[in-house]
Amino acid sequence: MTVHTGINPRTDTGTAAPAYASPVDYDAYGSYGPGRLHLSPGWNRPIYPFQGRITADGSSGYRAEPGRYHLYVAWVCPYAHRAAIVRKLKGLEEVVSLSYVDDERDGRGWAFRERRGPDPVNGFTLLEQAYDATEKGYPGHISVPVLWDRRRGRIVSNNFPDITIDLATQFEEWADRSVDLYPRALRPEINKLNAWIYHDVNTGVSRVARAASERERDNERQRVAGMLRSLDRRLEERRYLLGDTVTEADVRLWVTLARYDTEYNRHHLITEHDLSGFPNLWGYARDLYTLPAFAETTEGLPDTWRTPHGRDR
Ligand SMILES: N[C@@H](CCC(=O)N[C@@H](CS)C(=O)NCC(=O)O)C(=O)O
Repeated sequence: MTVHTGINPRTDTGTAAPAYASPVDYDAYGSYGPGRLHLSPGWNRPIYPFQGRITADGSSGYRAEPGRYHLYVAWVCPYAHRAAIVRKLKGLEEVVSLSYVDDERDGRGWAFRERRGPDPVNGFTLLEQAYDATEKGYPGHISVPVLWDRRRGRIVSNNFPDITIDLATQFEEWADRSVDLYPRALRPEINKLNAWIYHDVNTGVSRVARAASERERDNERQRVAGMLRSLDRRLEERRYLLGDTVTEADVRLWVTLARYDTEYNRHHLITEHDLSGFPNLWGYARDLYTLPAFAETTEGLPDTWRTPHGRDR
């Protein structure tokens, strides 16, 4: 299917040199965070202020249309990674465009550099410019993922849970409808599971790393390990978390599993064994990795992720 991508010819035909931010410079700009990142002591979710929703009928002010929206994501960010996976699972590559910010950031926040390419839509050099174009002088998070509306020239949302749900449900006219990541009948269970996974796994691993005392670290460690054990048991009986098909909940969990051995559990900070110590979770994680939507949006997994997983039934 060919659809108009709406990509700005000034920045995408190669006639103009791509615009890039200057290299990361901590001396000049400091590190990203102070004044921007508002993490509460209990690791409650900070407020992500742009929470527009895309709807198939346009009733929200943002109608699902091919070529209208763009995703800014980072390879290194698990929350943004979800949006890239869902876009591909739903076959929306020609419908919603996507580009990557650089992996590193100084006090200026996420930026576009040679390593990951330019901003093909606006030619911004800093993602901050997208925030500023949406709200002049915006003082808060410069976070990814960002869902950008070309038509209105503003951010629709930087609220990661809404972005994947809207990609999964509102673009059906152009999407692969054989993939239903958020089946109506399963929504209550998916929502419940997502909330646990968010608290005990996705942010649980971060709470271990940032614990203020050994006692706190131990509690947080136990919480994550307990949840991984319980998910491992759940997967004894089912191929995916909700049964025979991949859903939103699997995408939520997978991005943390993919980083477990190499990042979160390095030096066995959380559990004594690697992901392979949870046999069902380990098989499940490799099973999902055989799908192009997971494999092609992920970098740096060791070859062991390609070994047979024995779960294709
Ligand atoms: N943690 C967020 C999701 C988004 C997020 O944390 N993105 C990170 C990169 S992984 C980011 O851009 N952080 C900058 C910020 O929030 O100021 C949430 O719980 O809603």
